[in-house]
Amino acid sequence: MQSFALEVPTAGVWWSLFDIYLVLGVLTAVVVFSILIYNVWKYREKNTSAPRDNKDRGKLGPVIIASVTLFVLFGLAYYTFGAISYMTIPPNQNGAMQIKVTAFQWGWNFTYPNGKSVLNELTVPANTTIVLNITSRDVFHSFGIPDFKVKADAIPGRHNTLWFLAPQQGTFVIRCYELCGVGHSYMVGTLRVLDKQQFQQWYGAGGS
Ligand SMILES: [Cu+2]
Repeated sequence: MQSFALEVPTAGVWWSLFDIYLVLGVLTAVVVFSILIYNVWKYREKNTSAPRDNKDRGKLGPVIIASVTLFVLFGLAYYTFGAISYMTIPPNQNGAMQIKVTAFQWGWNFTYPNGKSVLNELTVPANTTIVLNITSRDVFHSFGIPDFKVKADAIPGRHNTLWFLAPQQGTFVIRCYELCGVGHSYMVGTLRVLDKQQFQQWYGAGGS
């Protein structure tokens, strides 16, 4: 799963971002707990009446901590916004296939450039940038493909775009991520990735 995920461009970026935050989170926990345990041990109650060591420790420590924190936060912000713009702007727009997605209570309608229209099953060619133009015909929905780590709101009167590329054939789940009524949990679609030849056969065939 993980190796497949890294072959998917959008999921690869998502996972690298996840890994950075995971490593930094664990690192922060290790540092914080080390300092905590060290201080608990160092300042434990002793049977002496000697005054506590309360010396001024200087200002270098806080300056270093603030500098490292700033550096890490700016690095994360830079990397995170980079990832967001990568997910937002489809690369290779010219060779991309544009498909319209219309959400409704409760399902998805996919309309292809040749007018072909399919319910709940999105069929795409492998190794091709797919750009989805997403809207809704009734209430708010949200279109997402969890394996590809892509998601966009489906809002009536608005068009949101989303792109993805599947490196190989396979079948994946499409879900609605916005509570949209009693049928919300059944608002599941299928993404079918075919190789380019198979896709052309299917695409030219007219029906589904
Ligand atoms: Cu929905």
